[in-house]
Amino acid sequence: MTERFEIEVAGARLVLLRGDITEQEVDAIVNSANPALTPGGGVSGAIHRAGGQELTRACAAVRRERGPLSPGEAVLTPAGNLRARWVVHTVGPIWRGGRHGEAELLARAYRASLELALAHGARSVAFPSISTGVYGYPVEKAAPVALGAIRRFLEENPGGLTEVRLVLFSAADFAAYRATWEKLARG
Ligand code: AR6
Repeated sequence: MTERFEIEVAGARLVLLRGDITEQEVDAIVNSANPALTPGGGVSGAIHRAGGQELTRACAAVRRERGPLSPGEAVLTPAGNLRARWVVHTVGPIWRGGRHGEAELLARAYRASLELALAHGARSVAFPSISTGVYGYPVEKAAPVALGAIRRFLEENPGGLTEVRLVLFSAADFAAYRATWEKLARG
């Protein structure tokens, strides 16, 4: 089975693919950051390693200027050595059982990232699966929130972005997002 899946939403491409977000050639990649915007581990550590000092310094400057980010917020920096032009840093919710507004905060993180990228003139944006690693959000619960938020944004902003990619790191995550999309598309 090919690990790439593409559908059209309101004239834009929504692409699910298995891969590494640091290698994406898009205008903006999204980082699942911590509130302090320090490199951390997981996808954030990988993005900072690939982006280099320039990226990490830009994050430190944002942190000094505006203080820590809250879950659901996003900021944008240049991308340093990455192929992308910008990195949008957003903070997802930590999973605490599902009754602490996690879904709303997760949807807000996707939406805020898309709004910020579009406002800076980006046409293509790539996301990792926000919150489903260290932050513990179950992937089968995160996938409908992520895909629903992206779909809604594309429907509400026609003629804006041309492509949104969700870059899944593991085969299991790719399968979960793909199955969720089939369900959303049917319902
Ligand atoms: N490309 C795409 N996805 C990746 C990559 C990569 N190179 N590396 C990991 N993933 P996580 P969170 C996937 O833990 O749960 C950080 O320390 C990974 O398999 O990176 O949002 C921050 O500083 C998983 O599916 O982020 C925060 O403190 C997904 O990315 C905290 O972790 C997210 O996993 C954020 O936690």
